[in-house]
Amino acid sequence: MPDPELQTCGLVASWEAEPHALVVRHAEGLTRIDAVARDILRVRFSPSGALAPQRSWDPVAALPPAPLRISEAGEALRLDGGAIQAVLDRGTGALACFDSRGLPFAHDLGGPAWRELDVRETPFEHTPEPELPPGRARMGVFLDKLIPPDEGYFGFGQRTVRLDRRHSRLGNWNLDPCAPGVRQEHDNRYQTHPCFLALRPDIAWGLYLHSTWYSRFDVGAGRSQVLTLFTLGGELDYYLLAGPTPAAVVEQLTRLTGRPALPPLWAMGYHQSRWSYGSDAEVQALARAFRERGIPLDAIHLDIDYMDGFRVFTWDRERFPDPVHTVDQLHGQGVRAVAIIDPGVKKELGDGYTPADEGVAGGHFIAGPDGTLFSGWVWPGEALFPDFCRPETSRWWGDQHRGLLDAGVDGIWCDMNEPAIVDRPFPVRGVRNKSIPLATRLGGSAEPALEAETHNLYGHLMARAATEGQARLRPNRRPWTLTRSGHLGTHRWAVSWMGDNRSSWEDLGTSLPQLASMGLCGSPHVGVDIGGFFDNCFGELFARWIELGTFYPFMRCHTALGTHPQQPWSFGPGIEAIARAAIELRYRLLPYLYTLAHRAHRTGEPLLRPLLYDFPDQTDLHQIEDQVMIGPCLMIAPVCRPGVRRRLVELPAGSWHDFRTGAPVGPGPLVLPAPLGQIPILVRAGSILTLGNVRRTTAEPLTELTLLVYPGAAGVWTLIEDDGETPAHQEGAVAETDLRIEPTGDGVTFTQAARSGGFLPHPRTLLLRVHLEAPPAAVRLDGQETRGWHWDPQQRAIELSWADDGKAHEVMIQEGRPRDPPR
Ligand code: MIG
Repeated sequence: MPDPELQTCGLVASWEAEPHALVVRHAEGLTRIDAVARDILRVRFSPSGALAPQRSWDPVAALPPAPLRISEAGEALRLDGGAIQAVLDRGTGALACFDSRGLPFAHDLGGPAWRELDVRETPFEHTPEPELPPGRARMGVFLDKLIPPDEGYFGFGQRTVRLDRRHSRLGNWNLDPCAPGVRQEHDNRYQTHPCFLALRPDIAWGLYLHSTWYSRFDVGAGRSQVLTLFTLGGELDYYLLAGPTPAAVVEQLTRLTGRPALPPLWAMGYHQSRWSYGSDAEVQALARAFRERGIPLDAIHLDIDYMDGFRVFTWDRERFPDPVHTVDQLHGQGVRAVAIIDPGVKKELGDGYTPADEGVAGGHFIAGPDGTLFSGWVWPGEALFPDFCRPETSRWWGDQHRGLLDAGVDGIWCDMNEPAIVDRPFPVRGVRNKSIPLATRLGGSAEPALEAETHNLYGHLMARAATEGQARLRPNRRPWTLTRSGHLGTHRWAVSWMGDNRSSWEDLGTSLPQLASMGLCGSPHVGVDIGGFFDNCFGELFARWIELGTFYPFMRCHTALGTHPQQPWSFGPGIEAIARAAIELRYRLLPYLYTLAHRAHRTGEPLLRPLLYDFPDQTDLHQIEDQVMIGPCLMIAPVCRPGVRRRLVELPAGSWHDFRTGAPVGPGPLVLPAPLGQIPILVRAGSILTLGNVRRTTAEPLTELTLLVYPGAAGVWTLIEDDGETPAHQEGAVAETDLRIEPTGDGVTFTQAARSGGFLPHPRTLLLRVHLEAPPAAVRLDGQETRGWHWDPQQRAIELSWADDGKAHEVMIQEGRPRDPPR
């Protein structure tokens, strides 16, 4: 339905070319298009003609601009950025893009349009907000783009259900969907990633709606062929990413927003949490139980009950009489400690609670226009909230972590940072969510801004402050921050989990598209609470969840106050055995997963991703969301329903092996057995999987490195390693080993290049396992025939081992004749 109140930009009145930009004046308003890179355009439109200044908290990093060639072509202006072309219609102001092969994408159906919005048209009608703040804050800008019939829309960050979000509306406003009285509008949750990846046969492209104000995508929900971009804030500002593959789009997005941080190695191990392991005795008993049962563990999380009356940056000295001792004891077992911190600081003034007194004295807390402190209720009672838009406040907040770090705490868990606030103490009847009024001024006098503009950055900036604090206070260690709220770009500082889920089959299933979507937005280090947060988990669900959890980039078990325990052994010996095997497999996979973390750090490549990422040409796989890739080599097909003991598995083109048996499988689709504890795990032919020995913690050395080779196709893999602990990787203390397999006429050749780079791994044995149809006729190691190999008839693989000396080696295998028909 055309909106009669909408104003449109009208004819192009004049234009001007700059070396890297085109500036267009319309009958009303101004468009500016910048070539921020050869393959990225930034498009801005302002009805008033004035463009908003760059913010210091802008998630986009400055890039050296690319030249933009502009020419007139009849009724249009032609723009050429190198790997992206565009045509601007001088009659309507509509823009159309083309990739380097001339394939069209992101075609506007008209020029941008705008009008003032009433609060009743926004999600804020459900808050006590009487009206939108005057000025830019209530000015909504709209743009319609064409949805081609065969295009799917992916990404959009943290959502529930469905990978492809075509035919839906998606809001961008951070909130705690579980808070009392909150109405989740258009599937927005704790985090906002106002970006997507569009994919149709032959082309992938991306779009980042560069707005921190309330914004919304209508992806063919209102009109099936129309994609509407909408934002408040009085300016349309978006980046177009030219692809042409999903991997290229994610690379382009993370080139803009920064590459994901490299976590320390321990953080990729298994984490155990609950609300709360609430005393020193309980925490030590937990760590001991893991060790006694021989279950690997790298971190225990301390939820809010370690604090004194929920005052952030304090300890309850009755339950934790000696925090240094608590953490020391854990470290002695190779277990790290992670402590939760909420943004709400108890409003306890003049009583010796330094964070509150100092915060008030330093002007660090959010205040109304008359200087009255904004307050709301959270765990500690009435609380004050830091204004992270002020750089001095972020620094001050970061410094508050000193006590925790001095106690030896290894990581910081930022919770409730949407922020989640209520209007009266939790137990009081009628408790409702309370938000910071949209007209509240933040950023101090240096860079004043409204809550309406910066709300979506609250968690992002809190996580950043925690990370930068750790880096400042403990520069020789890699910081590690886990955050609930966030924004596109938070991946530069923090890992995130998806907030409060339920112990339900539905939430187990949802975790796959949810985490895969995060990965497409450049946020690769993600996980959900294994076993589910609310409600009581039970054996079968726990088994299914932890066997999938092996593959979550961030693997943590967590559950709510008062629920059934969710330790690996809480559901009896049968489930414990499954959980142990799942966690052990995680530890075996660490060299592979950690290499993936390095790859993510370099290019944004997600660890967990939908099939469309690796197989964009296979359109029949685009919608598959119950099967995912873990890096380019592994594909998993979990079971997310009760009682089901087999799985229909789609097999992308190429040959595949069963990870457990080593046997070739396919062609697909096929139905594979999936008994409890054994979801299908498939390996792509041509893979070289690097597996470590099972360790009880990553504090133990890697002493055996298995190279699992799946011939059937040529393949290369670079194993990437470092000390796992310090920032020395930034200065080149990284070891890389190039591995290669090449099918030959009568067998296969494996080569390992000499290790390069400035990190020296712990001494270890290399164990090469090559899957073959039959025992080999001959094997040569570095040119010499050797008999020092072993044939594993069960797995149909040869095994050969040597001490890893970091030098180049070559193994040539001449295959024998199959003695029995291949399986
Ligand atoms: O109001 O700290 O999502 O993981 O255990 C609940 C207690 C506050 C919410 C987090 C959850 C955490 C819980 N927190």
